[in-house]
Amino acid sequence: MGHYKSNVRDLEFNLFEVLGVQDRLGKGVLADSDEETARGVLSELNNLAVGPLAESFADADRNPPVYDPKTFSATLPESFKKSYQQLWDGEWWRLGLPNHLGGFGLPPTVQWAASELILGANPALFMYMAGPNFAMIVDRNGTDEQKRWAQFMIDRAWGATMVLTEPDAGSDVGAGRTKAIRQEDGSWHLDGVKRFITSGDQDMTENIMHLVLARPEGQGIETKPGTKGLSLFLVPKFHFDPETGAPGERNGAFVTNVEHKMGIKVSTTCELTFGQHGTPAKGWLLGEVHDGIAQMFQVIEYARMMVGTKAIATLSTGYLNALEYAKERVQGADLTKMLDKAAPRVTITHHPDVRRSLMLQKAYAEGLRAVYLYTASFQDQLWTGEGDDESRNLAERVNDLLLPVVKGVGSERATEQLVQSLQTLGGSGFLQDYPIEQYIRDSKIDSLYEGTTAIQSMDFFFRKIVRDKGKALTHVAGEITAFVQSEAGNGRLKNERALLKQALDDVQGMLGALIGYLTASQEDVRNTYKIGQQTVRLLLSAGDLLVGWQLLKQAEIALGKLDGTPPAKDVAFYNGKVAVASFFAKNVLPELTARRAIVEAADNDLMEIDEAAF
Ligand code: ST9
Ligand code: FAD
Repeated sequence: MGHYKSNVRDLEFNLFEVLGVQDRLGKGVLADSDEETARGVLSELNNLAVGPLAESFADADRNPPVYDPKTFSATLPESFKKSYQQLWDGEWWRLGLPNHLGGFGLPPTVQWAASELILGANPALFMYMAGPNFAMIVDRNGTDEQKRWAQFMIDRAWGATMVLTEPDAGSDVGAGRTKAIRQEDGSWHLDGVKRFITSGDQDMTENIMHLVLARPEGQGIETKPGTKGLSLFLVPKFHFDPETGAPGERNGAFVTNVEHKMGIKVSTTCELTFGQHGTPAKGWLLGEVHDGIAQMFQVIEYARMMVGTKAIATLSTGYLNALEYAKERVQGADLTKMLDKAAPRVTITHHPDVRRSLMLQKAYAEGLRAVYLYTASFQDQLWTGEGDDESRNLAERVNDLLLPVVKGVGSERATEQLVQSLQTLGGSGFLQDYPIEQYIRDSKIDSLYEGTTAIQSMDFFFRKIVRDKGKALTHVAGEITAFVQSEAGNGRLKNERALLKQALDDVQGMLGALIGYLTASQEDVRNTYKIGQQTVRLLLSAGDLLVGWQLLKQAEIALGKLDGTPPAKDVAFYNGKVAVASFFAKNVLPELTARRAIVEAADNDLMEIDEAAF
């Protein structure tokens, strides 16, 4: 067996028993799919994921890409290339595409559920498959000619990158200085150095399309500072025949270094230099409009969802590996027999602390899965276009609100809980004989790239709540309130619903305090620092609230099933749903009350401390 332990049963539970995705299928743009198609996709992709995709996971970590500075090129390990070829040949890149570009006609919920399987088995494979997805954005924003290029990107299986970061422009993308100079033929010459570019080079595709943010001449950092002075350029690795897409001369965008990293080593992280090696780096302005940051955010939104799902996928397989080990590892006697030195030895699943840790891992793995699929259910409405303008507008806002939770909370809790998965294996967890140490190394990046957790938390508060005037938040809070006030569980989840109500009050209390500091900042701007100290706490608390709510919603459905006559194989699954929801409500949600007290009592002492005292 390979390293990857998927959880298709839970994916199907979310899609068909909780979200009722099947009701959307068979209509409009989803006319050609039904529940059976969706289940078939998950089952077929799962076979590929646990087998051929997972197969190169460890080998590609131990034998990472090799960079040749003479040719500016990176060579990937053969085992990984074999996995990639199988993924590509299975045409799984069609998953995320709309019908007119050759998509499978499945909604985002099913797309993301399926993506979890690739991201859990071997996440770098997914990232190298960015070509068709980025082509979709080129197609959406591009000129007629660029729409043809988008089709080349798909038909000819090109790679693609998103190119924002520079040595002095990380979180602060608007500090980027890479220049673009207009040429007589309508193209642009780029000049500058970008760093940390994922998939910047590889030897698996005939071409790579770089989507690059640069500052057009006349919009220098002095005249138009910040992100609004950036435009988005399409810069191919090789020039190509405009009729056929066949690659020709080398363009002047060269990978000048590949980083040595802690994890996700097979995913190349490249320094990309434009126009500094004797060949001009020619680019074309996307859509011929200077709207770079907004266009790039279409890519970023997709990538943030991907990073959150990747983290959650890894946590899930980490938990399931830990669970399998714990069920077999015999160590020590039952705690109630601790004084009896001759007592029978038991598997470690008998120890209260191991149970506590496993149940917490399960709670975050399954609760966060529910959160990302709940988020995707709003993307479903945008995908199908159903409903009136008002409801589509709300769906967009709610999706925007939840993205920093999926990305920020997903990545933070995944890395935190994966450390617990390793702990479950004791010293064995530290060995490379088991996959968990690699899971930890490979998933740590998720809280860093695509905007660090601090950036996610500020996006959540300032943009997704304050600037939205709380519209999306009110919708979600309304759904939680309706659940709290319902008879969910028919009396059996009463205590848990009360704990959820308290958690909702606590998060609202935190928000109230932060809004108070924001109002006070009009009098004394230093009150903004109080907000800055607390936004990560708010984001993580909102995440816990959502996890707690989703788990309880699932428990309600599970109790309903148990009241009937579920198939014998499902009884333990449903019992697990009730147990994990109750555990999380009793063991985690009460912590929010203390966190609220901290937010309400915030002061600026921290900001007064002299740097030398740190
Ligand atoms: C990176 C890549 O890290 C990591 C891995 C990539 C892997 C690629 C592969 C992808 C997978 C594909 C696979 C497909 C496989 C297919 C399989 C099938 C399914 N939402 O607040 P302001 C915009 S890349 C939307 O003033 P500042 C908006 O236009 C590097 N838009 O910001 C706004 O204008 P307005 C990632 C937003 O102070 C404008 O920006 N780096 C949002 O100027 C200005 O907004 C980062 O993520 C939003 N949430 O700049 C940087 N926010 O207000 C992180 C802003 O008029 N830093 N806009 O609407 C930030 O995000 C900063 O907050 C900042 C600040 C740069 C935005
Ligand atoms: P900094 O911005 O210097 O941040 C350092 C610390 O300060 C962080 O903890 C951060 O949270 C904090 N901080 C910074 N500003 C603020 C603030 N205003 N308020 C509060 N805290 C703040 N980029 C691309 O363009 N394309 C890619 O494909 C890509 N892939 C990557 C792959 C890898 C493996 C890595 C490591 C990075 C990749 N990146 C990519 C870059 C990545 O998006 C950045 O590393 C990330 O945005 C953070 O920028 P930075 O590293 O410069 O950190």
